[in-house]
Amino acid sequence: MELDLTKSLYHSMLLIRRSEERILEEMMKGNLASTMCHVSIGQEAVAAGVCSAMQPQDYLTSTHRGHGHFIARGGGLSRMMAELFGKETGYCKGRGGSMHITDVSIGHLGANGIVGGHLGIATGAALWTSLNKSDAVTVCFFGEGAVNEGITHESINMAALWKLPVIFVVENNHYAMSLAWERSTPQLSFTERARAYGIPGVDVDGQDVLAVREVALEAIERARRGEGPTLIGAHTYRFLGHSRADPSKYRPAEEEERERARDPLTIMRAKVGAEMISDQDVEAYEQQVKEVLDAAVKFAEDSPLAQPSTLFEDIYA
Ligand SMILES: Cc1ncc(C[n+]2csc(CCOP(=O)(O)OP(=O)(O)O)c2C)c(N)n1
Repeated sequence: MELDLTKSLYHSMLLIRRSEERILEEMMKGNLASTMCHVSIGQEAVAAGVCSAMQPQDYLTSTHRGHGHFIARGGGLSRMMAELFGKETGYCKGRGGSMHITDVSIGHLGANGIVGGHLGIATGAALWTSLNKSDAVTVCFFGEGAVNEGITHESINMAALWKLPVIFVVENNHYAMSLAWERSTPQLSFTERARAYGIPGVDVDGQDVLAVREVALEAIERARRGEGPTLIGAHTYRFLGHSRADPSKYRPAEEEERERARDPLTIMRAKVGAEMISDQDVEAYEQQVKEVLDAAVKFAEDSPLAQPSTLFEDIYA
Protein backbone atom coordinates (compact mmCIF):
# COMPACT_ATOMS: atom_id res chain seq x y z
CA MET A 1 0.00 0.00 0.00
CA GLU A 2 1.63 3.30 -1.15
CA LEU A 3 0.60 6.08 1.19
CA ASP A 4 1.63 9.68 1.65
CA LEU A 5 3.46 10.58 4.85
CA THR A 6 0.50 11.50 7.07
CA LYS A 7 -1.47 8.47 6.04
CA SER A 8 1.51 6.18 6.36
CA LEU A 9 2.18 7.37 9.92
CA TYR A 10 -1.40 6.60 10.86
CA HIS A 11 -1.25 3.26 9.04
CA SER A 12 1.98 2.36 10.82
CA MET A 13 0.46 3.04 14.26
CA LEU A 14 -2.69 1.12 13.35
CA LEU A 15 -0.62 -1.83 12.13
CA ILE A 16 1.31 -1.91 15.42
CA ARG A 17 -1.90 -1.65 17.48
CA ARG A 18 -3.77 -4.39 15.63
CA SER A 19 -0.69 -6.65 15.46
CA GLU A 20 -0.24 -6.52 19.21
CA GLU A 21 -3.94 -7.06 19.84
CA ARG A 22 -3.69 -10.10 17.60
CA ILE A 23 -0.58 -11.33 19.41
CA LEU A 24 -2.49 -11.15 22.71
CA GLU A 25 -5.43 -12.94 21.12
CA GLU A 26 -3.18 -15.73 19.86
CA MET A 27 -1.53 -15.92 23.28
CA MET A 28 -4.90 -16.39 24.96
CA LYS A 29 -5.65 -19.20 22.48
CA GLY A 30 -2.41 -20.88 23.59
CA ASN A 31 -0.74 -20.46 20.20
CA LEU A 32 2.42 -18.67 21.33
CA ALA A 33 5.46 -20.70 22.31
CA SER A 34 5.97 -18.49 25.37
CA THR A 35 3.90 -16.06 27.38
CA MET A 36 7.01 -13.83 27.79
CA CYS A 37 5.70 -11.06 25.62
CA HIS A 38 5.25 -7.34 26.28
CA VAL A 39 3.00 -5.19 24.12
CA SER A 40 3.37 -1.47 23.52
CA ILE A 41 -0.31 -0.64 23.03
CA GLY A 42 -0.65 3.12 23.69
CA GLN A 43 2.99 3.83 22.79
CA GLU A 44 2.76 3.44 18.99
CA ALA A 45 3.49 7.08 18.15
CA VAL A 46 7.06 6.85 19.45
CA ALA A 47 8.01 3.90 17.25
CA ALA A 48 6.13 5.21 14.19
CA GLY A 49 7.34 8.81 14.53
CA VAL A 50 11.00 7.98 15.08
CA CYS A 51 11.23 5.21 12.48
CA SER A 52 9.58 7.47 9.88
CA ALA A 53 12.53 9.86 10.30
CA MET A 54 15.12 7.14 9.62
CA GLN A 55 16.75 6.34 6.28
CA PRO A 56 17.22 2.82 4.86
CA GLN A 57 20.94 2.71 5.81
CA ASP A 58 20.21 3.50 9.48
CA TYR A 59 20.20 1.05 12.39
CA LEU A 60 18.12 0.62 15.50
CA THR A 61 18.24 -1.34 18.71
CA SER A 62 15.11 -2.26 20.60
CA THR A 63 13.78 -3.51 23.91
CA HIS A 64 11.75 -6.27 25.53
CA ARG A 65 8.73 -4.18 24.40
CA GLY A 66 9.88 -4.09 20.82
CA HIS A 67 7.17 -5.24 18.36
CA GLY A 68 6.33 -1.61 17.56
CA HIS A 69 9.90 -0.66 16.62
CA PHE A 70 10.17 -3.74 14.47
CA ILE A 71 6.90 -3.15 12.63
CA ALA A 72 7.51 0.59 12.18
CA ARG A 73 10.90 -0.22 10.66
CA GLY A 74 9.15 -2.46 8.10
CA GLY A 75 9.80 -5.87 9.68
CA GLY A 76 7.92 -8.84 8.20
CA LEU A 77 4.81 -9.81 10.12
CA SER A 78 4.72 -13.42 8.96
CA ARG A 79 8.20 -14.27 10.22
CA MET A 80 7.57 -12.23 13.36
CA MET A 81 4.39 -14.18 14.08
CA ALA A 82 6.20 -17.45 13.28
CA GLU A 83 8.88 -16.52 15.81
CA LEU A 84 6.23 -15.92 18.45
CA PHE A 85 4.64 -19.27 17.60
CA GLY A 86 8.05 -21.00 18.09
CA LYS A 87 8.28 -22.00 14.44
CA GLU A 88 11.34 -22.78 12.32
CA THR A 89 10.40 -20.00 9.86
CA GLY A 90 10.60 -17.31 12.54
CA TYR A 91 13.29 -14.61 12.61
CA CYS A 92 15.31 -16.60 15.18
CA LYS A 93 14.09 -20.00 13.95
CA GLY A 94 11.62 -20.02 16.82
CA ARG A 95 14.32 -20.03 19.48
CA GLY A 96 14.24 -16.40 20.57
CA GLY A 97 10.62 -15.32 20.82
CA SER A 98 9.29 -11.82 21.28
CA MET A 99 12.30 -10.34 23.07
CA HIS A 100 14.94 -11.38 20.53
CA ILE A 101 13.43 -10.56 17.15
CA THR A 102 16.15 -9.25 14.84
CA ASP A 103 16.41 -8.45 11.14
CA VAL A 104 19.77 -6.98 10.22
CA SER A 105 18.68 -6.67 6.57
CA ILE A 106 16.45 -3.73 7.58
CA GLY A 107 18.98 -2.33 10.06
CA HIS A 108 17.19 -3.83 13.06
CA LEU A 109 19.95 -4.99 15.40
CA GLY A 110 17.63 -6.75 17.75
CA ALA A 111 15.17 -6.55 20.56
CA ASN A 112 16.79 -7.20 23.93
CA GLY A 113 15.58 -8.77 27.18
CA ILE A 114 18.31 -7.11 29.25
CA VAL A 115 17.07 -3.72 30.39
CA GLY A 116 19.70 -1.23 29.20
CA GLY A 117 21.86 -3.89 27.53
CA HIS A 118 21.36 -2.59 24.03
CA LEU A 119 22.58 0.94 24.80
CA GLY A 120 26.06 -0.52 24.57
CA ILE A 121 25.17 -2.26 21.31
CA ALA A 122 23.78 0.96 19.81
CA THR A 123 26.82 2.97 20.84
CA GLY A 124 29.05 0.22 19.45
CA ALA A 125 27.14 0.23 16.16
CA ALA A 126 27.52 4.00 15.95
CA LEU A 127 31.25 3.72 16.66
CA TRP A 128 31.54 1.13 13.88
CA THR A 129 29.66 3.24 11.31
CA SER A 130 31.64 6.28 12.32
CA LEU A 131 35.00 4.47 11.96
CA ASN A 132 33.84 3.18 8.58
CA LYS A 133 32.90 6.70 7.44
CA SER A 134 29.36 5.53 6.77
CA ASP A 135 26.60 8.12 7.08
CA ALA A 136 24.31 5.69 8.92
CA VAL A 137 22.73 6.80 12.20
CA THR A 138 21.74 4.37 14.98
CA VAL A 139 18.57 4.87 16.99
CA CYS A 140 18.43 3.35 20.45
CA PHE A 141 14.98 2.92 22.01
CA PHE A 142 14.80 2.23 25.74
CA GLY A 143 12.36 2.56 28.60
CA GLU A 144 12.80 5.02 31.46
CA GLY A 145 13.51 1.95 33.62
CA ALA A 146 16.91 1.75 31.88
CA VAL A 147 17.78 5.40 32.51
CA ASN A 148 19.41 4.86 35.89
CA GLU A 149 21.30 1.71 34.85
CA GLY A 150 25.08 2.14 34.77
CA ILE A 151 25.36 1.18 31.11
CA THR A 152 23.11 4.08 30.14
CA HIS A 153 25.48 6.61 31.63
CA GLU A 154 28.54 4.87 30.15
CA SER A 155 27.00 4.65 26.68
CA ILE A 156 25.68 8.22 26.50
CA ASN A 157 28.89 9.60 27.94
CA MET A 158 31.06 7.80 25.38
CA ALA A 159 28.74 8.68 22.49
CA ALA A 160 28.74 12.34 23.55
CA LEU A 161 32.51 12.44 24.02
CA TRP A 162 33.22 10.94 20.60
CA LYS A 163 30.25 12.62 18.89
CA LEU A 164 28.92 9.28 17.70
CA PRO A 165 25.87 9.21 15.41
CA VAL A 166 23.40 7.68 17.85
CA ILE A 167 20.02 8.91 19.03
CA PHE A 168 18.90 7.85 22.50
CA VAL A 169 15.12 7.65 22.61
CA VAL A 170 13.60 7.14 26.04
CA GLU A 171 10.09 5.77 25.83
CA ASN A 172 8.96 7.11 29.14
CA ASN A 173 5.75 5.22 29.87
CA HIS A 174 6.24 6.30 33.50
CA TYR A 175 6.40 2.79 35.02
CA ALA A 176 9.18 0.22 35.09
CA MET A 177 7.09 -2.78 35.99
CA SER A 178 5.38 -1.32 39.10
CA LEU A 179 7.95 1.38 39.87
CA ALA A 180 6.76 4.90 39.06
CA TRP A 181 9.27 7.21 37.32
CA GLU A 182 8.77 9.86 39.99
CA ARG A 183 9.78 7.34 42.67
CA SER A 184 12.96 6.24 40.93
CA THR A 185 14.62 9.43 39.78
CA PRO A 186 15.11 12.96 41.09
CA GLN A 187 15.58 14.54 37.63
CA LEU A 188 12.46 14.09 35.53
CA SER A 189 13.47 16.24 32.57
CA PHE A 190 15.48 14.69 29.73
CA THR A 191 16.35 18.15 28.47
CA GLU A 192 18.11 18.74 31.80
CA ARG A 193 19.72 15.30 31.91
CA ALA A 194 21.22 15.78 28.46
CA ARG A 195 22.89 19.00 29.60
CA ALA A 196 25.11 16.92 31.90
CA TYR A 197 26.51 15.16 28.84
CA GLY A 198 26.85 18.34 26.83
CA ILE A 199 24.37 17.12 24.20
CA PRO A 200 20.95 18.39 23.14
CA GLY A 201 18.01 16.91 24.98
CA VAL A 202 14.35 17.27 24.23
CA ASP A 203 11.18 16.29 26.03
CA VAL A 204 8.38 15.58 23.61
CA ASP A 205 4.76 14.47 23.80
CA GLY A 206 5.14 10.82 22.87
CA GLN A 207 1.44 10.52 22.02
CA ASP A 208 1.79 13.02 19.18
CA VAL A 209 3.36 11.18 16.25
CA LEU A 210 3.98 14.37 14.26
CA ALA A 211 5.80 16.02 17.17
CA VAL A 212 7.89 12.89 17.72
CA ARG A 213 8.78 12.74 14.03
CA GLU A 214 9.86 16.37 14.05
CA VAL A 215 12.30 16.02 16.96
CA ALA A 216 13.59 12.71 15.57
CA LEU A 217 14.23 14.26 12.14
CA GLU A 218 16.23 17.07 13.67
CA ALA A 219 18.23 14.72 15.90
CA ILE A 220 18.95 12.21 13.15
CA GLU A 221 20.07 14.81 10.65
CA ARG A 222 22.25 16.45 13.29
CA ALA A 223 23.90 13.10 14.01
CA ARG A 224 24.32 12.48 10.27
CA ARG A 225 26.19 15.78 9.97
CA GLY A 226 28.69 14.47 12.54
CA GLU A 227 27.43 16.63 15.40
CA GLY A 228 26.82 13.74 17.79
CA PRO A 229 24.00 12.28 19.84
CA THR A 230 20.69 13.66 21.10
CA LEU A 231 18.65 12.44 24.05
CA ILE A 232 14.93 12.38 23.32
CA GLY A 233 12.48 11.83 26.17
CA ALA A 234 9.15 10.81 24.67
CA HIS A 235 6.42 10.91 27.30
CA THR A 236 3.95 8.12 26.69
CA TYR A 237 1.86 5.53 28.54
CA ARG A 238 1.39 1.80 28.25
CA PHE A 239 -2.34 1.26 28.14
CA LEU A 240 -2.09 -2.30 29.47
CA GLY A 241 -0.06 -3.98 32.20
CA HIS A 242 3.68 -4.63 32.06
CA SER A 243 2.81 -8.06 30.69
CA ARG A 244 -0.36 -10.04 30.34
CA ALA A 245 -0.09 -11.23 33.96
CA ASP A 246 -0.05 -7.68 35.35
CA PRO A 247 -3.39 -6.00 36.19
CA SER A 248 -1.39 -2.81 37.10
CA LYS A 249 -3.04 -2.29 40.46
CA TYR A 250 -0.24 0.14 41.35
CA ARG A 251 -1.59 2.76 38.89
CA PRO A 252 -4.38 5.09 40.02
CA ALA A 253 -7.59 4.40 38.08
CA GLU A 254 -8.05 8.14 37.28
CA GLU A 255 -4.57 8.27 35.83
CA GLU A 256 -5.22 5.25 33.60
CA GLU A 257 -8.47 6.77 32.41
CA ARG A 258 -6.90 10.14 31.68
CA GLU A 259 -3.92 8.66 29.86
CA ARG A 260 -5.91 6.14 27.85
CA ALA A 261 -7.97 9.06 26.55
CA ARG A 262 -4.72 10.34 25.02
CA ASP A 263 -4.69 7.66 22.34
CA PRO A 264 -2.07 8.44 19.68
CA LEU A 265 -4.39 7.28 16.88
CA THR A 266 -7.20 9.58 18.01
CA ILE A 267 -4.82 12.47 18.65
CA MET A 268 -3.41 12.22 15.15
CA ARG A 269 -6.81 12.16 13.47
CA ALA A 270 -7.93 15.15 15.51
CA LYS A 271 -4.77 17.01 14.59
CA VAL A 272 -4.75 16.43 10.82
CA GLY A 273 -8.52 16.43 10.27
CA ALA A 274 -10.88 14.27 8.25
CA GLU A 275 -9.61 15.65 4.93
CA MET A 276 -6.27 13.96 5.57
CA ILE A 277 -7.54 10.74 7.16
CA SER A 278 -11.20 10.05 6.43
CA ASP A 279 -13.47 7.37 7.88
CA GLN A 280 -13.20 5.55 4.55
CA ASP A 281 -9.41 5.61 4.79
CA VAL A 282 -9.55 4.09 8.26
CA GLU A 283 -11.99 1.43 7.11
CA ALA A 284 -9.72 0.51 4.21
CA TYR A 285 -6.63 0.34 6.45
CA GLU A 286 -8.46 -1.80 9.01
CA GLN A 287 -9.42 -4.23 6.28
CA GLN A 288 -5.93 -4.32 4.77
CA VAL A 289 -4.28 -4.76 8.19
CA LYS A 290 -6.67 -7.60 9.04
CA GLU A 291 -5.80 -9.39 5.81
CA VAL A 292 -2.07 -9.01 6.44
CA LEU A 293 -2.43 -10.32 10.00
CA ASP A 294 -4.64 -13.24 8.97
CA ALA A 295 -1.99 -14.20 6.41
CA ALA A 296 0.80 -13.84 9.00
CA VAL A 297 -1.03 -16.04 11.49
CA LYS A 298 -1.75 -18.61 8.80
CA PHE A 299 1.93 -18.63 7.79
CA ALA A 300 2.89 -19.19 11.44
CA GLU A 301 0.29 -21.93 11.92
CA ASP A 302 1.35 -23.77 8.77
CA SER A 303 5.08 -23.60 9.55
CA PRO A 304 6.98 -26.48 11.19
CA LEU A 305 7.82 -26.25 14.89
CA ALA A 306 11.41 -25.41 15.79
CA GLN A 307 13.28 -28.70 16.09
CA PRO A 308 15.23 -29.43 19.28
CA SER A 309 17.83 -31.22 17.11
CA THR A 310 18.86 -27.83 15.65
CA LEU A 311 19.45 -26.26 19.06
CA PHE A 312 23.22 -26.13 18.69
CA GLU A 313 23.20 -24.62 15.21
CA ASP A 314 24.06 -20.93 14.69
CA ILE A 315 25.99 -20.54 17.93
CA TYR A 316 29.56 -19.36 18.45
CA ALA A 317 32.37 -21.51 19.85
C1 LIG B 1 19.12 -5.73 33.69
C2 LIG B 1 17.69 -6.13 33.95
N1 LIG B 1 17.13 -5.87 35.14
C3 LIG B 1 15.85 -6.23 35.39
C4 LIG B 1 15.11 -6.86 34.41
C5 LIG B 1 13.67 -7.24 34.69
N2 LIG B 1 12.79 -6.31 33.96
C6 LIG B 1 12.24 -6.63 32.78
S1 LIG B 1 11.34 -5.40 32.14
C7 LIG B 1 11.64 -4.40 33.46
C8 LIG B 1 11.06 -3.01 33.53
C9 LIG B 1 11.64 -2.16 32.48
O1 LIG B 1 11.03 -0.92 32.51
P1 LIG B 1 11.27 0.12 31.35
O2 LIG B 1 12.71 0.08 30.97
O3 LIG B 1 10.73 1.42 31.80
O4 LIG B 1 10.48 -0.45 30.12
P2 LIG B 1 8.91 -0.75 30.01
O5 LIG B 1 8.72 -2.16 30.51
O6 LIG B 1 8.20 0.24 30.84
O7 LIG B 1 8.63 -0.63 28.57
C10 LIG B 1 12.45 -5.04 34.38
C11 LIG B 1 12.92 -4.43 35.64
C12 LIG B 1 15.75 -7.13 33.18
N3 LIG B 1 15.10 -7.73 32.19
N4 LIG B 1 17.03 -6.74 32.96
